[in-house]
Amino acid sequence: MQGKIVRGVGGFYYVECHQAGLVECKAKGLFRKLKIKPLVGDNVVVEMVDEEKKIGNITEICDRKNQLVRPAVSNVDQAVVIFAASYPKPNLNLLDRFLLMMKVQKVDTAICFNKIDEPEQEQIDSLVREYENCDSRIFLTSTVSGEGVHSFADFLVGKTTVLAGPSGVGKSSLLNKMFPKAKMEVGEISEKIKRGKHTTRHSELFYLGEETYVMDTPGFTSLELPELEKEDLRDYYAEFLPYTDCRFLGCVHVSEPDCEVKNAVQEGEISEERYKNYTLFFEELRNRKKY
Ligand SMILES: Nc1nc2c(ncn2[C@@H]2O[C@H](COP(=O)(O)OP(=O)(O)O)[C@@H](O)[C@H]2O)c(=O)[nH]1
Ligand SMILES: [Mg+2]
Ligand SMILES: [Zn+2]
Repeated sequence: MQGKIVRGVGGFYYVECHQAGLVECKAKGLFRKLKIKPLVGDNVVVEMVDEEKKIGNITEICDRKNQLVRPAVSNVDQAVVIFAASYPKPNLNLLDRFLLMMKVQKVDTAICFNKIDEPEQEQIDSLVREYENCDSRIFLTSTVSGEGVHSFADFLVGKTTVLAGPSGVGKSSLLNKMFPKAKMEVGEISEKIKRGKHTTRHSELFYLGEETYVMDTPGFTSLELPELEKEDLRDYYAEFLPYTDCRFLGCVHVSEPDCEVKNAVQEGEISEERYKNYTLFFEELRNRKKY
């Protein structure tokens, strides 16, 4: 029987096997010898030990398409960061950190601005302008009007997606609207109670049917920059790539003269906010302690 590991706690792995449901598994000694640790997201072969109690053994881990470190999960197809277009006010520095973190790990990214029923159209337009050239698809949704919800759901169906966004932006509401089976709790209070109960949070995939999985990363409020040389940071900004005529070949677009990227920012061709965060990240990488 085949399935996918959705959670791992204290040596037990919970495997979603579609016909059988969730099966509690142990990994056989074989893997320990091979030094392969099963990971949430792994597609595995399960040998049932007790059909009734749904207990089994993992006997094989299928080859991984990829393996992320943060969060620890394998076989990820894409990552989506969700913010509210209105309130809580989108933290674009955090948004850019998330895009960078995923791009460095070679995962396709998308951005969802939810609650588009609330702000003025101008505010939505300005968010779209900031991100339209950054190589991430943009979804605009509202769980109140239903706008954009179907195309966002289409984007997720059949894939494994890492989802991130601060609390209160409507992640649970969106998942419930798109996948009524999801039954995520809406509202901050329940999440706080849950967080109190489980002090250490494990990566967990939610199965939404139709081979669709999402990994929610609750309490997403800060994010360290990935391991990266500051000189390589520019490569992760798709909007910089058309500008290849800076005076200096190795221009990192920070303090060099005759920089095409800086000119483009001044001309309004590159988002000022995106560029500002780029320079902040560049400084942060420069000041990072080397161990
Ligand atoms: N106006 C508006 N409110 C929303 C929308 N989506 C969610 N909300 C509200 O935002 C609050 C937080 O939603 P929740 O789904 O718990 O957010 P989460 O913390 O990201 O999971 C709740 O009061 C929701 O009713 C939306 O599209 N528009
Ligand atoms: Mg939630
Ligand atoms: Zn430059």
